[in-house]
This record gives sequence, C-alpha cells and structure tokens, in this order.
Amino acid sequence: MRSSTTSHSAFDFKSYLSDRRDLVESKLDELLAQREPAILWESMRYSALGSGKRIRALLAISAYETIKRINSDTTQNDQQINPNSQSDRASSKSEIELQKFLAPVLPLSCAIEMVHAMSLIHDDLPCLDNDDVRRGKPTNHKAYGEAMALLAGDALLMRAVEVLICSRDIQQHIECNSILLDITRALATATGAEGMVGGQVFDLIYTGTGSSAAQSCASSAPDANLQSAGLNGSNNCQELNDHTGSQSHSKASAGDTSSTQLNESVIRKIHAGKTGALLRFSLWSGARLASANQLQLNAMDQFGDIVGLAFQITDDLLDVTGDVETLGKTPGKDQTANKATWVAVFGVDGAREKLQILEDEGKKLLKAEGLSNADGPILESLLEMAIHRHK
Ligand code: GRG
Repeated sequence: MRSSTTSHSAFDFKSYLSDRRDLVESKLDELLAQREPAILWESMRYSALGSGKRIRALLAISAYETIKRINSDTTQNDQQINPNSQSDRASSKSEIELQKFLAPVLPLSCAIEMVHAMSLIHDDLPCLDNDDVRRGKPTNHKAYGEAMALLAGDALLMRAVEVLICSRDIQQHIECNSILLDITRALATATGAEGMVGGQVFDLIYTGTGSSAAQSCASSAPDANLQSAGLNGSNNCQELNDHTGSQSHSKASAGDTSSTQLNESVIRKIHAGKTGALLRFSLWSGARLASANQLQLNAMDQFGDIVGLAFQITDDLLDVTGDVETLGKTPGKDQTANKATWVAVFGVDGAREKLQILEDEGKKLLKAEGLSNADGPILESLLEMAIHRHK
C-alpha cells in the first residue's frame, strides 16, 4: 500500500498524542477513583485505565481543538495558546495552560472511553466473542468473573452519563444547555439500538460466532427477527429527532436487511453501528462542545464516517496479519468465527486498496471543508494513525 503520511516538519504528532493521552489518563484515574463497592470499582478501573490507544478520546479532543482554532481566528478571545503548537511541551507552565484549555473536552473524552471500555468488556464475554485476552492482559471476566464483568460494564456506561451531565468543567464552558443535551442524546443514540448495540446485533445475525447463544441467534430466521425487533431499516429515533430537530448518529439501521449474504452493504451496516457510531460521535461531540456551526458539524460527521470505516477495515486486516503480543488480543478470531469482515468479502489486497481510497478522501474532505490546519494537521494525522497502526 502506498504510504501517504503527512509530513509537516513543524508538527510533532508524537508529542501531541502523548501530551493529550497523559491528560486523558489522569482525568480517567480521577473520575474512576476507587470507592465502594471496592470490587466493582476495581473491575471498572481494570478495564478503563491503562493501555488503550485512546483514539476516541483523541478524536474528540482534536475536533474540539480544530473548531476552537477556526473560531478563534475570528473571535480572538478564547485561545490564549496555540493548542497545536509543539511548544505545548516546552515548559510545565504550557502544560498547565494546555490542561486549562482542554478542561471542558477532557470529561467528554473520558466519558467516551468509559463507554468504549464497557463495550470491550461485554464484547469479550463468553456469550458474545468469548475472548481471554484484551489490551495484553486477561479479559475482565477472566480476572473478575462473568457477573462482575457484566456489572462493571453496566456501571461504566452509567458513570459515563453521570460524568457528562455533572461535569463543572463542561457546564462552565458551554453557552447553553442545549449543547449538553445534544451531546448526551447523541451519545445514547451512538451507543444504543441504533448504534453500537444494533451493530453488534447485526453482527450476530449475519455472522457465525464462537458462542452457542450467539450461534442460535445467527441461525434463527434473521429476517423475521429483524422485523419483530424493529431493526428492519426503520429509524427508531426518527420520532424523537422530529421533535428535537437533531440528527441521528448512527447508520446501523440503514439499508437493506432482506439478505443474509455477506456483501458490502451488510459489512458497512455492521461496522457503522458496532465501531463507527462511537468514532463518529467522538468527532462530532468534540466539535459540538466547541460550538461548531451546522456546516462544520456536517463536515465532521462525514469525516467521522470515513475514520470509522477506515478504522474497522484496519482492524479486520490486523486480525489477519497481526500477532497477539503486538495486538494485545487474540488474532485470527474473525476467520475462526466466520465473521463478516471487509477482508472476508474483498480479500487483503481489496482491504488495502479501500484504505488508500479512504485516506485520500478524508484528507481531501478536510481541506475542502476548511478543517485542515497546515501548521498542525491533527485530524489528518489521526486518520493516518487509524489506518497505519499496528495494534
Ligand atoms: C451494552 C451498551 C452496550 C453495548 C454492548 C458488546 C457490544 C454491545 C458492542 C461491541 C462493540 C465493539 C467491542 C466493537 C469493536 C470495536 C473495536 C474495533 C474495538 C477495538 O478498539 P481499539 O482498537 O481498542 O481502539 P483500544 O484497546 O486501543 O482502546
């Protein structure tokens, strides 16, 4: 695959990432401080803290910074430091300034990472993917038992909502409560039946998996199940959207469900919900928190679509080409479980070709929509990271 890594000599993406990852890690540690019942919080901390790539948190932060930078070009008063400058790291004073600048988006980023950690815990359970290794260590249910893993996931999900609606850093920053309401509603949509959960269900329906419960779901008249479960292409949030005027953040329910044959539209539907919805939400919510206008939000959403698909195709490829030490999870599981992946439909070369197309499309879009920053191409670099990662 042709590598088209962005080269902007003045921009130190490594420092950019590590500065922000450190902030996310310490905020997560604070928001998930150990309390009672001790075993529950320990189990939550076990899965939420540590070695994740934090790509969702970084997407929210970079979308927030991008919109702040663009808006500060016209309003001048918000941005005392250039958040994209590599001089962020130069002194402890600038680190404090960076922390201050990012204070509103850190709780949002942590809430997203909590939802993500919850999804990994539940995904690894014996009734779903039945995995033993995650982020290079035993999965939550291997360490704490199935009951505690289930409950730790539940608690992380609700802690995410609590963090979002109770954060003083967010409340002090936003001009009106509708921003927070929009973000909370969109998180629910991205996580629920029209997003991640719906995508997971499509995955069960279209795919054989390791677990007997999931297999019985896959083999039991999927189209009839889809109809009765209301997942037959209708938009369950439409009624709500009609009242709020806000937009849905998942495409899991879009498209034709009349065939269980593996094809591009099936793969896209599974991916858009299971993986894409939370990645799209990360970018969109960071921008919304920074008071992006509707055009900027639409562009960020389009970019989120590209990042989401690219991220998942890379994941599919890594499952074929990666090893357990680097990945921190068991490779080869997609093939064993006969999963619906991009590689299964288009092969390794087809997947690589598609990634190249998505990378070019994403960068073109950022330029065309004015979301690109020549001095600090953070969104371009995150797209590259999603595609060229090794784990
Ligand atoms: C109960 C609300 C609720 C949801 C559960 C289990 C489930 C529904 C959904 C599964 C979602 C899932 C785990 C999708 C896979 C997405 C994916 C590729 C995860 C790996 O993400 P990385 O590579 O992981 O960012 P790190 O470890 O780096 O954070």
